[in-house]
Amino acid sequence: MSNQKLFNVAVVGATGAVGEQILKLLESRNFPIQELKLLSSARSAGIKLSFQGKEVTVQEATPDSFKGVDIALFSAGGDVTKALAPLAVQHGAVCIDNTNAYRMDEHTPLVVPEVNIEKVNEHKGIIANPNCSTIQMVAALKPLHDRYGIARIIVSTYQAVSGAGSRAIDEMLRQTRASLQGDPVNPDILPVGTLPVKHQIAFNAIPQIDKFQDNGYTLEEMKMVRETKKILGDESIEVTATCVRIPVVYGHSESVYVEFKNNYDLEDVKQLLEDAPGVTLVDDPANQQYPLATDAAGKPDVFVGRLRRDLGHERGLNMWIVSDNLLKGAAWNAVQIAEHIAKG
Ligand code: L14
Repeated sequence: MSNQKLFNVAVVGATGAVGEQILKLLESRNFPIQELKLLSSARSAGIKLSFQGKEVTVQEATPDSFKGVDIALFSAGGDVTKALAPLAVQHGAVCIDNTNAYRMDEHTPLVVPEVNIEKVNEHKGIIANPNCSTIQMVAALKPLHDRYGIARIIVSTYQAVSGAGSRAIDEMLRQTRASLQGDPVNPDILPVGTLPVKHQIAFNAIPQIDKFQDNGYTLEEMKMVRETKKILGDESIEVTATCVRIPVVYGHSESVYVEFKNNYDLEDVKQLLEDAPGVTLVDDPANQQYPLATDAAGKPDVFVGRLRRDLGHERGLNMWIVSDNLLKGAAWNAVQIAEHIAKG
């Protein structure tokens, strides 16, 4: 496209686990970039990253960083978004935010392109990227909700450590080695909560992701509850979630139980998932084929399998949903939104 408009793009949190994937995607998708600004905290400023064969120096993100920026992708934590995104908007930038800061704000669209891309047009400067666990679940459930109406969802997650950043990946690998050598594991990072209480992640399962709320649920669980209703545009859907961290590096897995309002046909459900954009059906028990985090890692799709009717409830369906949490769960979903904006 010769007369394609070019954009000044800023990546805030460029040196983080999600930022790294955003850069790779902007590069591989050949995003129409005029100028690329890589921003971070003062701690990482000065680091040089390579983009399309050129070196780009990471700069400290300040309010002035956003002058002339058209599209800003934020993945540096909710506090950074809250401090800087409104200023970026004042400078005329559209912000795509990967944090929890604005997801439930009534003026902020919460977008999964395969589900509700039309909401992008309602933005007032900020578009929120949903939580990773929510994104992969609603991408798979959307066509089923349209056809049969979802009454309720019971979900348990098996989440990768990379969601908590590169330091959590390092911690899991370090603990695994220590554990195999019979050395003390010294938990330091996980769970990420409000207290200095830490637990072993190597060879373990931790039923806490993000901080506890007063209602006994964790914030990650409440994100799944609230965001699912907002993205599917249906407050009547009942959602309950248990979010668990497991010793996997990339890829969240989810056991999802759905109860429909209407009777469903299992073969039709499979067909709907076959046809769903961004979804790959892997459901072949005869050959022991089903979605696995190790297969989903590095891929943009949401993988669905283990489809089976609840033996005690006609309208109940069990499924297993897996996706790369840093890609569809974060960077890829954000870049899809950016591509939609760039198309105009
Ligand atoms: O709300 O620790 O976007 O795995 C996503 C991953 C917060 C924490 C978010 C994790 C997060 C999270």
